[in-house]
Amino acid sequence: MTDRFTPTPDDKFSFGLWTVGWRGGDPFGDATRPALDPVESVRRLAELGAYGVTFHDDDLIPFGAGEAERDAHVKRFRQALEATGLTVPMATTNLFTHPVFKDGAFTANDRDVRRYALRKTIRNIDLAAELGAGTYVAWGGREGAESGAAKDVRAALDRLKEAFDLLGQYVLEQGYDLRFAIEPKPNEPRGDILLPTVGHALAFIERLDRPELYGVNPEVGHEQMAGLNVPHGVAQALWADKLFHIDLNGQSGIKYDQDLRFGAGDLRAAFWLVDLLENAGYQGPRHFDFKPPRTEDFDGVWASAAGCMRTYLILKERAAAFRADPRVREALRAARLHDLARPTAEDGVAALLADRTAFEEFDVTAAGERGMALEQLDQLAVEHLLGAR
Ligand code: 3MF
Ligand code: MG
Ligand code: MG
Repeated sequence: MTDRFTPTPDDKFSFGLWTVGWRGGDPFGDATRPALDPVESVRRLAELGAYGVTFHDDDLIPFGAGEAERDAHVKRFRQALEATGLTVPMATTNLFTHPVFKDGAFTANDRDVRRYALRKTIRNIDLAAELGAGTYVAWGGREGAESGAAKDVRAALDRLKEAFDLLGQYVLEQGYDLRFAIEPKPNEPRGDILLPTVGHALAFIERLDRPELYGVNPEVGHEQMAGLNVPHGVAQALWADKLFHIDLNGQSGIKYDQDLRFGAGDLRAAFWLVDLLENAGYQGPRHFDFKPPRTEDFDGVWASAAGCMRTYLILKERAAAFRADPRVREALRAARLHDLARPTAEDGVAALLADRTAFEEFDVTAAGERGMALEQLDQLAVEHLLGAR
């Protein structure tokens, strides 16, 4: 079926090999699906209308593979990319699966583990650059602790800064056109993970030697696991010019990492997120980082991948209809959004102090009684989201 919600490469949808390739193993149950050949994933994703595929080093090249085996895997992958036209906009390192990373990678207490983690990352940065990736994502899934004395957080942040500064220096020295996107997550697999939210990551980036090389890769479910408002976090990243990449998926509230397909879970947050991305001029990939539930066979896997893109495009249409509706424009005016866009005291502090209407003559009672008309505005949004307008 082809209709206006059928994606094309212009929509810039991308998927991690580890998403559709997830075999369904969880802490309580074995895998329910066989391994998926990355070449097959590339082929199917291209058929579905994606433009990009992303990977951890170990998704493409089995951990511990020798040089010849490595080259063979890369060659097959590259051929599949050429045959389908799929690109590699982003790559990343697996610094969490092997037991060597059980206490972290860049912030492991053991220095030899930290040095190994840097080498593993640099090796895959070379491959990412070779395949034309513009973004290198760093998710520190094991950079954390389960107990208080286990990690000296200030020392660990020193080591994290050291790692990112060194990787940035490497990328510059090699002349790679690659920027880093740090992916925050509050917990899972560690009890607590360093840089737990977008805000923590943004503050950390400002302490790096070359902050311009680093941005964030917010993930919908990660912020929601911390009970946060994803569109607000993403808006702050955009405001700081730091939205280098984004992981779209679904999550139902504060619980284990569900990795549902995009739009599942908190559909209203998904609506506002698409509204934001489409209206704020975000140009990067719309990257899906989800796990097709272990109840599904491969038909279900491809249906869920297609569903991520379809839901995005439906929400994009719904958001555009909301913004174009004259009643919404009227409701936005009634809610005084235009007034928020005006500077508060562009006349300066002296003029503010001299302005009797700003304080001495300001009718605080009347201002306190004035309604904001936000309910009428939000009901219009719900009706657009539900297709009732
Ligand atoms: C975990 C994640 C990760 C990162 C990935 C990319 C396995 O919750 O979201 O996916 O996105 O490592 O860096
Ligand atoms: Mg995740
Ligand atoms: Mg992610």
